[in-house]
Amino acid sequence: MDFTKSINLFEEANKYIPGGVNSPVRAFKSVGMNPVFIARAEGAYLYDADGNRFVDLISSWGPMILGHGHPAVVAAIERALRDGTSFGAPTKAEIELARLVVEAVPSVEKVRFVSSGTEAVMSAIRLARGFTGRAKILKFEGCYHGHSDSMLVKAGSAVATLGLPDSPGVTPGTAADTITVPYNDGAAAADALAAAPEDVACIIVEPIAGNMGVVPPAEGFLETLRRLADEFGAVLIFDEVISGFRASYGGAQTVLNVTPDLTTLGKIIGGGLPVGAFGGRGDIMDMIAPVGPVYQAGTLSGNPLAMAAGIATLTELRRPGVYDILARQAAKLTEGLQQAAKETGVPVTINQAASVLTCFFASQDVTDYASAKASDTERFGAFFRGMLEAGIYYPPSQFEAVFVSLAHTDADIDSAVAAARGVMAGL
Ligand code: KE4
Repeated sequence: MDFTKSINLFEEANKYIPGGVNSPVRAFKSVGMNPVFIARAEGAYLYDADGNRFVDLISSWGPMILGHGHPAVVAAIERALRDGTSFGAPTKAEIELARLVVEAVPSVEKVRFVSSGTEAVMSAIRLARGFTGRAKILKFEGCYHGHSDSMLVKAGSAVATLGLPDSPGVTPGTAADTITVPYNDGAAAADALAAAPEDVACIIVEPIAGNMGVVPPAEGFLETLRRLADEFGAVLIFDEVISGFRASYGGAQTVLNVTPDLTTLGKIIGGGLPVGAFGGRGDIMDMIAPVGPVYQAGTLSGNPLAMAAGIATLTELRRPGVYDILARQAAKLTEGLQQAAKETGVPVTINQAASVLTCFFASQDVTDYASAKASDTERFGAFFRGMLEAGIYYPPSQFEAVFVSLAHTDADIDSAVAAARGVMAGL
């Protein structure tokens, strides 16, 4: 494939933007090549600056669950655009999206919109601290909850991808308030809470982890966290920025039957425009200004265009059978990758949950950060480069997820599997 234009754009971008990107994972650093610059997208496809077409297996890291440029979403944004782009004042659309979220996620009695998942988590953490009067946070190694200081301790996603030892700039005091234990280790969580029984404000977890690659919760893990949160008086936060409206219309908590006190959301609820949200128990949410004393604010929170895109997206996701189609296409991809690996003798472990999956280049099960990190990232890099050459835009990190969309046809999945078989044969 010819990547000339992307190479030139990358050189130009590096003059003005650190690393030439506005989010580290996009730099392709861990997969040993320059990033491709995307010119446009449509349905299941990305088109780069050189005109190459790719089957998109990232869906913008989750938001584009309907596929790119869905007519209902485009029309909704166009309609909203004509009335104005931002007012800094309340609008009817915010009520409509809030109602859709509250109706979809039973544990969410009230919700506040922000502009990113990071902002949602940062606000939920502050709220839990304000509600409990406590300082410490319990999180899980390999989970990623955005880049607010207290979350950058043994975090996943690009922090793991780039091997950054807990980011510089996070003060020792901040880091000291964040306790981390292995994901899926309920006993370690119990020990950590017992060691600081009065100090932990919240337990925050990805109910289905997506940022060390996909790692589903072990049997009883989330139920243990629910019990521990009650026992020690901590707020249980489910970070559903990935799994919200992805694992099901009601998120992971609905299919896993464990109820958090607060939930953070992002990605899909913005339909590709910047939105995050935090919500949950009314008694906790009413601690947020202007009702309560916990301050939180945002110039573009509840932005009319983003609300319109989110409403249109959730409206499409409410249609019967949508999640069966998503799960079926993801299963088809999982089975195809497993078959390709078997035929070519490449050891892989594939974790799939609903319409997200990760193909770990590992021979053992991947159930936590340590086992995910044991994957062969060199071999993954070669796999990624081969897939890109074959016209498949695969996530540029072993520690990220494939996000299937409603736009992925059987033919798209078949071509991804055929490409994988060819690439694996050469590994
Ligand atoms: P944003 O601030 O990127 O909107 O959301 C942060 C966030 C919070 N919680 C979870 C569970 C998340 O997965 C994320 C962000 N996900 C990454 C992909 N693993 C975003 C991609 C990127 O960093 O460029």
